[in-house]
Amino acid sequence: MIWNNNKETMPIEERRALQGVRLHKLVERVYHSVPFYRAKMQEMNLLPSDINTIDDIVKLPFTTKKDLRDNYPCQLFAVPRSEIVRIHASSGTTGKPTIVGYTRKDLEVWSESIARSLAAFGVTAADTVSVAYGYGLFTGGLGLHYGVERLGATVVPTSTGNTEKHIHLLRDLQISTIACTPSYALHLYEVIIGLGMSISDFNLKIGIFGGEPWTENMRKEIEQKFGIKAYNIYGLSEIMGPGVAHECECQNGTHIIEDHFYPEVIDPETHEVLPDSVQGELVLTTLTKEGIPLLRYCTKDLTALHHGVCACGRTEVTMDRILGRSDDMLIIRGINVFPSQIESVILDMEQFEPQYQIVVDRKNNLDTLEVHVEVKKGYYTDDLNSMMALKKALSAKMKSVLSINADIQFVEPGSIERSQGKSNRVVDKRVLK
Ligand code: DLL
Repeated sequence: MIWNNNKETMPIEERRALQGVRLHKLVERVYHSVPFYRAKMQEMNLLPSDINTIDDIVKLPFTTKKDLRDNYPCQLFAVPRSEIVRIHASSGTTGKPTIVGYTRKDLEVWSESIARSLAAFGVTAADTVSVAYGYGLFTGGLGLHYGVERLGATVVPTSTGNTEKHIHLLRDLQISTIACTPSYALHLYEVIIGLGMSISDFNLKIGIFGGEPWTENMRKEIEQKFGIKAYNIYGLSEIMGPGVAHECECQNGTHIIEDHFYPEVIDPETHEVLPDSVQGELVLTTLTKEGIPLLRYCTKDLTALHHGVCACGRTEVTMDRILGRSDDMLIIRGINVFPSQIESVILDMEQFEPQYQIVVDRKNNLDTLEVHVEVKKGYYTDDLNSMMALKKALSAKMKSVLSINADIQFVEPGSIERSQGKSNRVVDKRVLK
């Protein structure tokens, strides 16, 4: 279903005209109300009157996470504090958290964006949605929450934490839709089976997954286990939260809500804007945001854009699944390795659980890569020869995809730590030395 036909299916040229008008207004706003942007534009000899069409966006400065940190906590806000009605903050694992503020209109745009996403997944007013993203400073819980209400469906604000209670609610309320990280969905499944329940006790139909990278193989795994359709939702707190982009029923690319969030893909080294289909770093401009508008924010997320009309009727640009973040990329013996590549190889083989841990270390000045995987119960045997053969088969597949050898370690089923929110699959011991 399409929630906002006018915006989602508008002719591409008409949307570009709208984006141009919105960009001009945005630049006017930040030039006059955010000293950081005024100074940057003055350095570049730019005036708001130089920005008239969306093509002019390339003249504007980039914004980075460091700029947000340097302006901690609220110096990039473009409105007086009295107009801010909500604050969220990023987890800030490395240093200060990033603070973002929303005006009432920003919250309306956010709810509308989530409602657009939900409609694209086939959620209707008749559905009940369990929101099992964390509630609190993280944008996942509250972001989804108000979008579900906006759509008119029923929201169950489960949050993270009490998995068993959640499972009982899912069953007893016959909840049709669940929103959580893909890794938490896998954990839920294990607990359901562990409690001796069967998926047929439930009425789940739709899963809304995001907040962390996940692969096409992971989608298949989740869809099969739960008997649901699993959809991707993308977003980041600096830009808004979940709902910057979403899949549609075609599951063939993630549509960016580009009347509000204008995307570009750049070469992360040279900052050159890349054409469609070429992979690089996603850069987003918040065309309508009031609280903390950002010009050309460098997300570090790696993807490629594709313009065109989707079979669902939407004319909004799509992006590929996020391969990972440029700062998650491991460089092992000079070779670039993404955790998502490792996940894809493991899940290509039916013998393994979708649980893994990557351990990178340096021994005798040489990087080492260990991959811990859980063998599924039915495939685990005491027969050393067949276990060796399985290890060999996985090693060979890893080598062909990664171009380096990985030391595969089989670990006990259930021994890899399960996550309730964003999973942490990589332990890089090199940085600790
Ligand atoms: O994770 C917002 C969110 C919540 C999105 C719930 C979707 C669902 P942050 O904590 O600021 O916000 O983290 C944003 O998470 O830059 C990506 O690296 C990653 N990410 C988010 N969604 C996806 C996704 C939320 N669908 C960072 N696929 C982003 C891959 C994702 N990575």
